[in-house]
Amino acid sequence: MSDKTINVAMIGQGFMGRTHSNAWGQVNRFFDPPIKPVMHTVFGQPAENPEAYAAKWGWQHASTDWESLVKSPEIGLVDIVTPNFMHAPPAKAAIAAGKVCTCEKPIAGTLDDARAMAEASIQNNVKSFVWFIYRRCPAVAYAHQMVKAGELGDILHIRASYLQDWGVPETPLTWRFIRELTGSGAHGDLNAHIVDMTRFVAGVEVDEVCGAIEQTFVKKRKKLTAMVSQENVIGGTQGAEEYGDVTVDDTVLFLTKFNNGAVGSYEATRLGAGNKNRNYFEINGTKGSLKFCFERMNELEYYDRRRPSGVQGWTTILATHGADHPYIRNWWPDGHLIGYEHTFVNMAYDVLKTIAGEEPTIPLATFNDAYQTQRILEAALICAREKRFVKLDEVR
Ligand code: SOE
Repeated sequence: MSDKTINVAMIGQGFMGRTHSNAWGQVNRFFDPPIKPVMHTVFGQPAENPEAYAAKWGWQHASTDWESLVKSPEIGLVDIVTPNFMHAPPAKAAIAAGKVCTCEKPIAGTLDDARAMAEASIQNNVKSFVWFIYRRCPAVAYAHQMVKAGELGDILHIRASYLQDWGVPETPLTWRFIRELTGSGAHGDLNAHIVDMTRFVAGVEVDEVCGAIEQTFVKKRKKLTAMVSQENVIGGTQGAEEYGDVTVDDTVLFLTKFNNGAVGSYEATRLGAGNKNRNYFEINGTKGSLKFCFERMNELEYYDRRRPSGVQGWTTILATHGADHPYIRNWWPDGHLIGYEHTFVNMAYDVLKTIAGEEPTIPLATFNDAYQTQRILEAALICAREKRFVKLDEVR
């Protein structure tokens, strides 16, 4: 049992602030990390009442001054959960101060910011990670291990979609619809996840984007009339009469070729009526296939072409067996299932193991890894806007 600790400062609040606060608070209970996180300080704007947030979510202190906080000698790890435009400034400051830095996805709203964050981490030799937490669904982590063990053979097809439906016209003009604050819409928010997840599971890299569509269905939205929890304002605000322009996509679809000759298709939308958080992939190889859908996150569908032809069929693997499926032994007995919030705790454990010089349960997405994902997202936007194929080599 280690007694080493690291003081954590969280920059931001909101929806991701809740998942990260829960993760830093729970990881010592369900895992035995070699370094234990101390929930030291949470930063929030004065209007967000960070003192109350700190008291509710178990942070020892609150701050309205992130620039001093990230440089404080008391802080060892800076965790960024602010909107995308506010990822790079605290990340670069934290890295310059030698702090371990973790950041919500996408790594940044723009490729320039993503590159700067990755370069800063490499040049300062500072550990940095992005919370691509779907890798840490046990079913997805196990899929990664199966592909790595050769169970699918050579990868031929990657088919992924991430469909949500909260982007209805009644949803007001939150930061997620404003280019200066978010970079892109469903593309950076949702395609980022499925690009990272499929690169991680399939172990192949995009070589070229060969077709893309970028579309905004809802061109104007009601402006927010008061500081409300922007994450939770679904269905509109009462009395807001002024409208503002939406300056990002509601959906982006694109086609890819991979460095091993495989081909892929990606689709993200916020207007897929009936799909609440349908983060889905299917990967076809020469020996079989895997399918995953987050709305049934404890299950992994497997098709093995090596079975006798008379009994070939899709097998539903319930990825809750502690001896086989990553992280489960730290949670519950077989079949008791885990949820969205557990993946963040799994990630906090792997970050702490890595800081201590141990191997993570499965690979973590570093800032540089997340920058590669951002390059693919950028290539898709160039392809859609210039109506041409785009080689990844030309996107830096
Ligand atoms: C979008 O609504 C969102 O909150 C994403 O930003 C998260 O990354 C995803 O995990 C859930 O949906």
